[in-house]
Amino acid sequence: MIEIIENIKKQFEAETEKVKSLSELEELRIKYLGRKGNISNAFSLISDVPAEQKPQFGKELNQLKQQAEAVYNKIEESFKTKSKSLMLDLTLPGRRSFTGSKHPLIQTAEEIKGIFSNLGFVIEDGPEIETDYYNFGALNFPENHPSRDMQDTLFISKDVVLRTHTSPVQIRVMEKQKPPIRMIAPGRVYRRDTPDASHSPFFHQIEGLVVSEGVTFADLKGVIESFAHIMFGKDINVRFRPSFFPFTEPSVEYDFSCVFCRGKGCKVCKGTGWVEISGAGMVHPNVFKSVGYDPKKYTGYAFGMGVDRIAMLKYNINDIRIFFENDVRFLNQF
Ligand code: 2NM
Repeated sequence: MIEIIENIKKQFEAETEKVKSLSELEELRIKYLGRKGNISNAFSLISDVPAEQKPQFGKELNQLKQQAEAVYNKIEESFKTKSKSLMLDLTLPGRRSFTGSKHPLIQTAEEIKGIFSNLGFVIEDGPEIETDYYNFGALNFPENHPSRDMQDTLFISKDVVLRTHTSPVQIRVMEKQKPPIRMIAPGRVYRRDTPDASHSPFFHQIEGLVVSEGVTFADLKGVIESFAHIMFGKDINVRFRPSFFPFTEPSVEYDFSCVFCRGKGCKVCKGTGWVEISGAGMVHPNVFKSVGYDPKKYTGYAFGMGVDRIAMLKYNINDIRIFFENDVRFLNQF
């Protein structure tokens, strides 16, 4: 009678090897562990077993039942974990993918470039690491003159610097090309500054240069005013104040009437009605001499503007550092 148990065991083991799905596993369960299955049937045979074998028969049959249940549970578990990883819920809503957008400084620079492009300016660029000559010497900064530390410079070596303005690009263009020149140079510039709400050790500039015969200060005023009107609106006024730069003579700083209160006076313009933009002037004859232009034949004007500053006015931002933190909560808004 004990052989009956052995046979069921062997048969069960052989069939578990072949199970390939949960439904086949269920058939196996019914066949062996179901109410009318082989193992249950074997229990009903116990009355036919000779009395002295009854305890052993019962014990072994119970063991077989427990083993079979354990094997069944193990196989079921492995099918369930496998199918879980393959489970697809086609009714779930799709996940939205993130779309990038242009950085506000890029958007502002593109807008400014577009305006000057429409005014006939060609866009030029050049290296951010410059020699002392291109950053200072060619621009009429005298050796050991205080004007040289007017801009606190980041030095790479004695004669190599991170450019403090994009003017070296103008020098390089003038060295290669004869007048007429009508260009802008956009790009990143570097200063040795401690960061605060209005200072960053790097920022973005667009400088313009026009050289030809008979170019006057009136032409400079006209271009700056056109830019102000296209960028911020026809009602914007421009004012020029005398200033000094080594590379221009005369030199000016220019302001726009406040783009927020339109000149009435507010927090942004500190009640003055004006916001400072940048500097400009007529190119100094010594600059023309260093690039081999005849200063008696040619005149020209140059101007600068800070992209970061204009972006802050455009978007009402009061801290320059936020442009460089790459915080998506800020960047998402543009
Ligand atoms: C400014 C202000 C005034 C300027 C001058 C030159 C060059 F190369 F022609 F001499 N480029 N840029 C210039 C003049 C820049 O930025 C505040």
